Amino acid sequence: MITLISKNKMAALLCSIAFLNLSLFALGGEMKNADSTKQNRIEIKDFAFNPQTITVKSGDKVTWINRDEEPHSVVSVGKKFQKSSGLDTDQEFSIIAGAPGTYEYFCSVHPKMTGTIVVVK
Ligand SMILES: [Cu+2]
Repeated sequence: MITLISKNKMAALLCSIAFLNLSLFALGGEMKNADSTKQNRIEIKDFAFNPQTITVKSGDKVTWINRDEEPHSVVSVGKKFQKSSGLDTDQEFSIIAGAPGTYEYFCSVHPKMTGTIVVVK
């Protein structure tokens, strides 16, 4: 009987340790996700916007950085947001996402380079 109780106690203890570990893992994952969405960075590399489509929240900052040796720019289709100047290598450009909606943009130097920002509430 005594052995049975202590076995049960041990099982309960192991269970709570396992649960605690799971909770910690879940918490770590959430924190990591929050950090990466806060960044909202678009890399310009090899004549492309990466990611090509990004989803951000209204009011979020969106930053482009040019990782090419060529100059690139960010110009909104329909002038929905402020356009960048020509961005040199490692130069950044930021906007604050406005009203929810889908915003297309392109590079005025290479109009075939296009990207999309989806702004949600
Ligand atoms: Cu370009």
